[in-house]
Amino acid sequence: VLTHATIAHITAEPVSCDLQAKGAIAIDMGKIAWCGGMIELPDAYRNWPTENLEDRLVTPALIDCHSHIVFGGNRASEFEMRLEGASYQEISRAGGGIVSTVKATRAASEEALLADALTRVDALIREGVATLEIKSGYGLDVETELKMLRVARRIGQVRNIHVRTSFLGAHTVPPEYSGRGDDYLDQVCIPALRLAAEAGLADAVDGFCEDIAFSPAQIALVFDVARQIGLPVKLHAEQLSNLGGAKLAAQYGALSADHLEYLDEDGVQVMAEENMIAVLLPGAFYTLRETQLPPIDLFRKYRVPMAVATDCNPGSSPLASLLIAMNMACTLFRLTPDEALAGVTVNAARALGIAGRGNIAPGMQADLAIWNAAHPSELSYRIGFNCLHRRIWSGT
Ligand code: DI6
Ligand code: FE
Repeated sequence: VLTHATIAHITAEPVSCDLQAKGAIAIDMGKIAWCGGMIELPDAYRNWPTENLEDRLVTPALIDCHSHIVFGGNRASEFEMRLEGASYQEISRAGGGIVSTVKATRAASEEALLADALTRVDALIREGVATLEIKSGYGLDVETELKMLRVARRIGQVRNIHVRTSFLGAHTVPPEYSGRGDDYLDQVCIPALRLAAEAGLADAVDGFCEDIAFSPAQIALVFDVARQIGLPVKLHAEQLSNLGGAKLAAQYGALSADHLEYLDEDGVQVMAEENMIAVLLPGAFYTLRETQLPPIDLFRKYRVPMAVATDCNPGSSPLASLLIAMNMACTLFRLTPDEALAGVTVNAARALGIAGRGNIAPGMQADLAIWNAAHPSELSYRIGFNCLHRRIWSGT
């Protein structure tokens, strides 16, 4: 039984965060058995072992619902090129970008990919993250796509973290299929997806809908297969331009559309009708020095729940801090600190289609973050200060 807790109860739509002072949380068999005010603690729990939290803030453990955290090499040289004026799209069209990480990821052993990814995963865990989504998409051949997904699963075995995988074979067209995107989808991406699903390596299917990647019609070919095999979909949509990706995703009952800087009001309405989550990725917005803001006021107006994630990847968001993503979501996108917290808890769980996590209530998984803080706004306000006191994962 955790006692003397300041418990953050987060409600979605509209977002609010109610603080309960002098709270208690009883944990049994990895689940929250009871929570409420200390004085109401049922007798049954009175002689259980206790931990006095000395009024610290307790939130659900954090959920990073969009990452590309498994990859080979790095792209510091492209960072320098962009500082000299090259754009992300120009670098991509010149054969750099995602393709340069594909080369490094194909060349790396499974062990090396795992060790490298763990350095970043450990940084997230130190900030109270207990659930992490990980995408493939730097293999773009059957073997390497599966290798990435196996590494993602192994992360969940060697660390105390829940991993959800997304198959992202439709990330970009690899050089050996240059100019033949349809052939790539037909001969590599879709067969890889079927194999990944058979092996239980994919929990969802994602794609990159952009003129440097795939058109909505091409993404639809991949989503048709996802539907056949019964996997939920999500989409990188409207990040650099508006191709109508979010609408396409809505037609497939997508869990989320992600990025969304160029989404219009029509697209927001369609997302609302399909109960999709808008996943905001301010690390990519910041890194690419984007100036087009995602339509935050429209998300609020149409009650599209907003999640916030790192997008941790070597190109557009080399960010391994969900707390900094929250800070950026507030400072750059003008989310309220309560919205940012909902974005990495309850709404992030919805973006992954998982129940039982992302809030503090009886029956929920006992994944908690205990902070050296009194108020949730402190989590978003500081930059580069980690005020985590202790993380509880599955009850311990
Ligand atoms: N959008 C992104 O921001 C990442 N993937 C995507 O589809 C970037 C991937 C990269 O540049 O390596
Ligand atoms: Fe991404």
